[in-house]
Amino acid sequence: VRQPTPEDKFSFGLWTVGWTGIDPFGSASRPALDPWEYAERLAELGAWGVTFHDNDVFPFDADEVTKDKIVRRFKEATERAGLVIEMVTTNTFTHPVFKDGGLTSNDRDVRRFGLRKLLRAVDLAADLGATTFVMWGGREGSEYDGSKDVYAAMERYKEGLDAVAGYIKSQGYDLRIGLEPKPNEPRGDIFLPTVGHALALIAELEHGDIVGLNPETGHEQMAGLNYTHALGQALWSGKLFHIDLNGQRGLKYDQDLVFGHGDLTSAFFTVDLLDNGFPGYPDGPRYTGPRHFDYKPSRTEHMDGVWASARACMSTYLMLAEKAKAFRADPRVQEAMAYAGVLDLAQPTLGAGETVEDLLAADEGFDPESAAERDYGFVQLQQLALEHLIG
Ligand code: 3MF
Ligand code: MG
Ligand code: MG
Ligand code: MG
Repeated sequence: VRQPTPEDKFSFGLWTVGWTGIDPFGSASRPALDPWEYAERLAELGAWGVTFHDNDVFPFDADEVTKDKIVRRFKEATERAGLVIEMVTTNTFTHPVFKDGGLTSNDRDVRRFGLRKLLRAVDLAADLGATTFVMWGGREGSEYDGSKDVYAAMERYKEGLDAVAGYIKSQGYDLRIGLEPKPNEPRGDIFLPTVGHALALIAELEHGDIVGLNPETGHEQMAGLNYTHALGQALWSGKLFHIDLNGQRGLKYDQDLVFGHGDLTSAFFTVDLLDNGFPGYPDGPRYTGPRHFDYKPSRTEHMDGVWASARACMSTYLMLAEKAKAFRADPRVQEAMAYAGVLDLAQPTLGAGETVEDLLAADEGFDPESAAERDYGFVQLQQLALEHLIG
């Protein structure tokens, strides 16, 4: 498989390769490097961009001078390496002050502190030239239903999101917000558990035009949902602003495996959608943003394994992209798609100018019994996908 290039727009969170292996049961299994070392190494591997939480770069309690010094040094390193800082996000989950959430904590003083931290990170994002500001509300949620007034939580979530989005607009920043849904972990239940829930909240916002989604593979799959469908609906809604690609095997804890190391068939169709778009709408919406990985190099690996796993994310994507292109170009696939009626779904159900009254009056002599005999050949189509995937 070829080397990744900046044109591939691969990017990584600093917290991915930077994860030292600390989990709820164990301490670090690898050393921590400085943020610029990760950035330099990612650029060498062929990445185009990096992303980070404020506190991946400077400590939670850093004063302005320290913060500025570290950020400048990091920025210079990315410039030297030719890396784009495409997304910046805020950590409102690690410090125990956020144990009941940032924007939806029951404690109003915590909410005001959380909002201030978010606004400062927005300034930082704009200053560094990022175009996406991700918001993963990992601590927004509850363990016990009696502990949270859900109506109030939705009101406060909306208030907080509108405050951040309104601030972006008033400052004239070229930034859009990407909400990142997740069903659970670290909270027992997290608000905005799925892409659909987030879309519904965005529809209620005053500044929802600059608020969209950053769906993560494993997060949808932890809810037993179809990631590719989630991406498809977000794209259809004009809300697919950013993505977190990784691997997950079933309804477990957030595994954050290398992209493709979870459900490989699903990853194939994810890449097919991202690279080739909707089969019935060749001129339809396309995702042109970063191919961003949010994974964790397993804690069994030392530094060589960290870089190997970052390379694996990119090369898996490139291999799947090649195979998805070949899949779409294969005449047998095109024939199977036609047989299956895949492209026919793009045809409106009502004719041009036809009303439902016209439909009700139309006598088409449709026979449900004979229509029910139709064979769709979906299995054969899927088997062709598998032949391309494995072959
Ligand atoms: C947790 C996540 C987060 C988000 C990040 C957004 C720590 O499961 O996926 O990573 O991706 O906060 O930028
Ligand atoms: Mg995650
Ligand atoms: Mg994950
Ligand atoms: Mg993520």
